[in-house]
Amino acid sequence: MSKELKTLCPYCGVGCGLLVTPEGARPPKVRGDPEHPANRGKLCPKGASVGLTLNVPNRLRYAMVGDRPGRLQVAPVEGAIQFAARRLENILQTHGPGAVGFYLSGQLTTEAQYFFNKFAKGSLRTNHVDSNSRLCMSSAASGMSLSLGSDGPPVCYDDIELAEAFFFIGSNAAECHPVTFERVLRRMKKFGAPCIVADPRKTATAAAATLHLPVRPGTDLVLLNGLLRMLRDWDRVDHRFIEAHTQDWPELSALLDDYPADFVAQTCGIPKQDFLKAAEIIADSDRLLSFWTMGVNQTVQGTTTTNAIINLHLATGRIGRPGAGPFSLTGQPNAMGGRDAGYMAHLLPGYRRINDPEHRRQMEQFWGLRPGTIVTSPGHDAVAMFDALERKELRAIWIVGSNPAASMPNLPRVCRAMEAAELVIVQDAYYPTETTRFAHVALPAAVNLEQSGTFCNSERCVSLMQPVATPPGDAKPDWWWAQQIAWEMGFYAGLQFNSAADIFDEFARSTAGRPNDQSALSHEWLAKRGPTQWPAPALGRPARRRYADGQFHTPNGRAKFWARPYTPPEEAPNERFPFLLTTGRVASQWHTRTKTGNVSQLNDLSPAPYLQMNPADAARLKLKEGQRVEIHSRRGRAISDLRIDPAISAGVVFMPIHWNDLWLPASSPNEVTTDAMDAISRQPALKACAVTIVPFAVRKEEALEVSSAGSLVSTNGAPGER
Ligand SMILES: Nc1nc2c(c(=O)[nH]1)N[C@H]1C(S)=C(S)[C@@H](COP(=O)(O)OP(=O)(O)OC[C@H]3O[C@@H](n4cnc5c(=O)[nH]c(N)nc54)[C@H](O)[C@@H]3O)O[C@H]1N2
Ligand SMILES: Nc1nc2c(c(=O)[nH]1)N[C@H]1C(S)=C(S)[C@@H](COP(=O)(O)OP(=O)(O)OC[C@H]3O[C@@H](n4cnc5c(=O)[nH]c(N)nc54)[C@H](O)[C@@H]3O)O[C@H]1N2
Ligand code: SF4
Ligand SMILES: [Mo]
Repeated sequence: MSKELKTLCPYCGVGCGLLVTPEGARPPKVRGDPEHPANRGKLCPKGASVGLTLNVPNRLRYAMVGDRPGRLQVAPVEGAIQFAARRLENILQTHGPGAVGFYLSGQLTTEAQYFFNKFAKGSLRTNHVDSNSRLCMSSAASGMSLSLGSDGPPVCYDDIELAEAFFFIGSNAAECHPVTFERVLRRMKKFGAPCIVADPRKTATAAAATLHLPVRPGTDLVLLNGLLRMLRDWDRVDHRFIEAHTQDWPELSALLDDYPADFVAQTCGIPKQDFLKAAEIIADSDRLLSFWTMGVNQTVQGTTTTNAIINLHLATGRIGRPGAGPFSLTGQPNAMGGRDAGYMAHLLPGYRRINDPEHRRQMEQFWGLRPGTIVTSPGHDAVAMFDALERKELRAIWIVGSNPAASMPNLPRVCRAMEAAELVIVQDAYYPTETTRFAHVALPAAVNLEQSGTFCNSERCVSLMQPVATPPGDAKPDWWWAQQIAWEMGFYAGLQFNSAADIFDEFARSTAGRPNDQSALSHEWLAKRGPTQWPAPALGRPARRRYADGQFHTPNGRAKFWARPYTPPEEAPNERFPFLLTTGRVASQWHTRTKTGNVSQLNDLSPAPYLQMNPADAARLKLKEGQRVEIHSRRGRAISDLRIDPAISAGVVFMPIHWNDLWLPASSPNEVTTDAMDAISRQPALKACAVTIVPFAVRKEEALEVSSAGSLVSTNGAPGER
């Protein structure tokens, strides 16, 4: 019998290790790896069922090309490579490298992310390289960089078993980071550690908490400033730490005067006694872990709110110590690896910045490029990239491992942009997706269980995946497709890698001496010694927790307090659009469902999309449970079925993000979401936009799409239907 092989879960940033037994043509057997530090043998239902997503009818098995977008025909590997290369060359000749953009993903291996980034920024000379991390982690990344001098959380998972209290801000970890949340639950039970959850909805996370603060969307900064003010007033801040290791406390302290308890309670829409209770819990818990995710990051003040979370930890000296620290949970399995490899429009590998001449010089030297090769200004971020496509400033977009025609905000505009493109290359493992409708080239990708490579998880832990299944048809690792097309275009220098291990070696060397140093690591090293956290320098000492010595990565070594006032969300509700729509996830689905839509056990748990609304609002609008409704914003219109639920605050409605056009046209919340963004991180504010809700009315052109029974017609859900 075949033996168990070690690989990684392809889903969330917890980064669970898997032990997989190949079963030939049948789905492999999957169990949690008891030796992996992220999960110690545990798995959630998504990870446990990943074997059922490999050899499925909607896998993209062969390359496809076409002269008209979406009208694709199967092509041989060579033909597809030549087709893509000639089209790209044409655009380069006519419009220059600035007309080509890359949209990458936190679900690719570090090796693929590094290769694409080097090819684009070093060989093609375009900095228009961004990723779905822009929609996900970019506010956390810019907040950590501004406060601590470097991206990357300072903590480790083992801090959970050492913590005295937990604070979740805009995170539904019970559904989105389940294996990590289970550790938190165990600590709560065993040690009696209290847990505070700030979320406008009573999620599974909030239901398990000691204290739920149902904050109004976008008001977390007020809550956090208010909490720190209470600590200051009660003299529960760490004056010694502030003095020795930080700067700008006086400015922050002055700002805190504007956040008295009454103002906080009123602005956040929470009872004052609950606010004070939260402040007491935090004051009394020396070892506090604060987790945050999209409820913070996807707001117009995501960076500033991140700064405020870190302010709270700095002012109390709760950082770099066992059981304490600000813990940004990563969304995708390898968003950390992507940032390490510099796959954002403003970054280069090793947390280097494009607008820093010294950093450009270092990478030019490392890559063997002539000085001045790397374009000096940051490229387009995600939203700007699609804007530039619409304006025809960008002519080609190469999309790898993301489904932007479902997941970007303000879809009407994103779809216009992709229609305007001269060339859309989509590299995906599944077909069709909402995005392949716009493709001229679709390239079949091997998924992570079918290749070797590395992922880096939320606690900065790098793990090696081994291939445990054979890719179907012509599917190949993402970096392989990029390398073939680069070679076909005549770009050989610096792009001649023999394997993923080869690429990793170069990537690891590029981080030497940087804050995210992983120069000690290689595939061989990881295979021998197992998952390893960075910093893991070839010279110097590794660290489980960063900043234990109170030295930060800022120019003067001190962490910085940021004093920034609250500004109300960009789109406040008004008479015409009286509700705030927020969006997010459910436990059993993954994003646009290309994978989880295949697994009947998962579909049984959450079979269809919905709009969640408070009973008082539904009664006022005379809407009934299950009734189909339209959600209108200034940008467009979405449709869904109503779910009346006291777990959501009045005035706020919620839609899960998983069901999109392939399910039913206009079923995505992104038909209406705003592309307004955080001015610093340029992350879109996907968590709040003003909408109005009305009963559904069939329009003529849609009559055919809606079944007579009135239920949502599934084109990508019911197992076996595709
Ligand atoms: N099951 C599952 N797990 C996943 C994923 C998935 O698709 N499915 N995706 C992964 C990825 S990429 C990501 S980024 C993470 C996301 O993980 P989370 O951020 O935990 O998930 P979300 O549901 O997007 O949002 C979290 C919560 O933010 C709340 N919220 C909305 N607005 C506000 C606000 O203004 N303030 C506060 N305090 N809360 C607010 C929402 O009600 C929601 O419950 O999950 C990862 N894990
Ligand atoms: N309204 C709203 N919108 C959101 C969010 C929200 O909370 N609200 N969250 C945002 C966030 S945080 C995120 S991370 C994004 C996620 O948005 P997307 O990145 O668009 O989501 P996925 O469905 O995971 O898309 C991944 C695509 O890559 C394919 N794929 C899977 N594995 C591989 C592989 O190994 N190689 C290749 N080439 N392809 C592969 C999948 O089939 C799928 O088509 O959505 C964002 N959009
Ligand atoms: S918690 Fe995340 S990484 Fe772990 S099995 Fe579940 S989806 Fe996979
Ligand atoms: Mo994400």
